[in-house]
Amino acid sequence: MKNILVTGAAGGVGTRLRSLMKGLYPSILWSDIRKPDDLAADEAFQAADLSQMPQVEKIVAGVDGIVHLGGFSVEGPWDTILQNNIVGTYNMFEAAYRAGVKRVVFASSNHAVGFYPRDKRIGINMPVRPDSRYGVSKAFGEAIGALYADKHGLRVTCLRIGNVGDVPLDQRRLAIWLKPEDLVQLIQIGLEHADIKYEIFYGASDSAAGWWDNSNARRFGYRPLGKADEFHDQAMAAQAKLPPDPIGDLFQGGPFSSNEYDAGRNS
Ligand code: 15L
Repeated sequence: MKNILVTGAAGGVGTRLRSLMKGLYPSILWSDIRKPDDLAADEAFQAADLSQMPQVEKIVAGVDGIVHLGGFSVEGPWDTILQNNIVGTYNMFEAAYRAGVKRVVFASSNHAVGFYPRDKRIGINMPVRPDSRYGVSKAFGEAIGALYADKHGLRVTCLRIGNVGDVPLDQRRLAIWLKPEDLVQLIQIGLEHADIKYEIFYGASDSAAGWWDNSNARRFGYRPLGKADEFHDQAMAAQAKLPPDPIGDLFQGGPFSSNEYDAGRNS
């Protein structure tokens, strides 16, 4: 992998990756709908609106591998999700295929499976249970990734990312925390491992409280450096300050599950 494109360069995760991935590949093109305020002089950047195919075609030209983070990163109105995440992700896969890109690492999310209860340990062979329109768009991304892998031989890795940050912020994030360096490790497996065809990995560091069986990532050599348990007491202290969320606290997706929840309305 020589020429890498990373979409979503101005977002929270993209901003962290810009420093962590520096020098990892001979050429990295960073893209987003707007230029990051803190873009360094040695960072190559090209703006693109992912909902516009001609703009996507421009950024994928000559690229070997794509890390697709771009899109709307939380719950939003349907049209926002549709344009940014569904049309945008379709455009990215289709343009990648047309341009002969070899690999895509797709930033999926824990919210593709956010309606699993917290007391259920899940692997990658369970049906998706999205907790939001955002989660549905991530399930769509995983599905279209499978289509391009199975039909066209694109090598696709979907990362069901938990929560990327310096530390786990509360009880839910204790279970799904992803140390930024561990995200880089997962990205490198997706871009480089010889046996990748279509894979789903959970984007989580080690946690005794974790809900996910991440043995598929481990099979490809993933060895997380982050140990969420080291932050157990501070995460639980932060949790104690939060108001109870009777629905969100039951489900893996937390507030994404309880937002707009009215499942009992007709009973
Ligand atoms: C995500 O998928 C979001 O992109 C991020 O902003 C966080 O909300 C994260 O999930 C989370 O579940 O904490």
